[in-house]
Amino acid sequence: MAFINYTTKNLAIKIVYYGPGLSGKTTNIRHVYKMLDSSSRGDLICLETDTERTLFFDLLPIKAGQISDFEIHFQLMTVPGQVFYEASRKSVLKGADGIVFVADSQVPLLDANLESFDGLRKNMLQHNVDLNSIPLVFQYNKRDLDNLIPVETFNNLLNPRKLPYIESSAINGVGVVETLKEISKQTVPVVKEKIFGGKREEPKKEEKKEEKPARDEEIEFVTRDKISPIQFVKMKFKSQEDIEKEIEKLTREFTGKSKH
Ligand SMILES: Nc1nc2c(ncn2[C@@H]2O[C@H](COP(=O)(O)OP(=O)(O)OP(=O)(O)O)[C@@H](O)[C@H]2O)c(=O)[nH]1
Ligand SMILES: [Mg+2]
Repeated sequence: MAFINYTTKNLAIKIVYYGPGLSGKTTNIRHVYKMLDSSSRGDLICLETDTERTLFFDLLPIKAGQISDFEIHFQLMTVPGQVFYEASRKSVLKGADGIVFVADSQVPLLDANLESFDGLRKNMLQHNVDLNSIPLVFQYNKRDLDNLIPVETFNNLLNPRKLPYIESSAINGVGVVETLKEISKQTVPVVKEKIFGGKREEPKKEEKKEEKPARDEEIEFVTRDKISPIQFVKMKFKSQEDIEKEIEKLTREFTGKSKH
């Protein structure tokens, strides 16, 4: 469920990149980080690790326009794909507003994709969420390689509901921003409906401010011409329980900052 701060008028929408190990989830959010101007994103937060593999999560907070007079932030998070990190995946999925399923298009990895998708469904059910009820976009990644699973096969096996899908090569930045835009497009109206209903509540009398012209759903990502180098914030966690607390704290910190 999106995190809302009525005082600073900030709304954080959580988008989780899910998929099997090495499918390219972290590569996606690193590319988004590089593409965005520092004024429209926070730091890229990764767990301290000796390898490139994600152990708990990566997190990138970004700003993305307005709903009514609320600033929207997306928290892009990746899960660790390796099979033995089920508990971390479940923690990261908690409260997700939208999901990008990053599939690895290489033929030998078909089963890994299907198993991962099955795990996603089960993990969501453990949070009492039916996967069919929340925004979901498929990204068929690594299309730059040979020996690929045909898109039709992916759609038949993973995507019988004919949800949006994007063919990508995240390593080359192909399809990454399109994926983010697509999941935003799916997620924002759902969050808006959940939080504000059909019509947003009037603010309490003492909070009432001068009427501003309504700027509705201006979802935009400020991209930059020059690609910026990645600066990571690395963190260490003592235990599994620390993860959820840390995610909540980071959300509050980012959405708690007042507008400039
Ligand atoms: N050829 C090719 N390689 C890719 C692509 N996307 C990612 N990779 C590579 O695949 C490897 C794994 O990428 P990551 O982004 O770390 O994968 P991940 O899904 O975060 O993996 P886990 O954290 O273990 O779940 C890296 O060596 C990437 O450079 C792609 O589109 N094409
Ligand atoms: Mg990763």
